[in-house]
Amino acid sequence: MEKTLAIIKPDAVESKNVGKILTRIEAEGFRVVAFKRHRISKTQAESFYGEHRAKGFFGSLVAYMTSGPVYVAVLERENGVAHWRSVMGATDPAKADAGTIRREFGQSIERNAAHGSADAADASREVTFFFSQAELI
Ligand code: 3AN
Repeated sequence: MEKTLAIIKPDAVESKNVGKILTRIEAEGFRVVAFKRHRISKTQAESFYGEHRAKGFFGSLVAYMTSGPVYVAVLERENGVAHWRSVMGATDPAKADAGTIRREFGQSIERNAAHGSADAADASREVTFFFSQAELI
């Protein structure tokens, strides 16, 4: 079993797609081992997306991720990291395969409905970023 971090981003919360995305997560065989509503601070967003600091979209990405509440979740499944990324689809919803979450719910390459860890090392860092050990049930 492998854990990954998912974020239901502000656009998907605003458009009331949290329930649909959770239904899809469970249908894909994930166990939701932690789940909470959270308002990401500017400091947190800058740190979480630190690898993108030099990119032109960094300021806009931080503003978007702090613009409203999100839901952060720890999902667990066999091959969890790669499977969640395939369920989300490509970063740009316009290029994501039909039936993926970003294709269905994303609005733009920035406002793309969901986040998923890039690899196992990233997942471990990201889970610890948002959750204490006691919250992982
Ligand atoms: P992914 O989330 O698919 O792993 P990353 O890590 O390249 O993609 O980008 C992190 C986040 O930054 C994306 N989920 C998206 O919200 C935003 N982003 C990525 N590329 C762009 C871009 N070219 N313009 C605006 N926002 C972007």
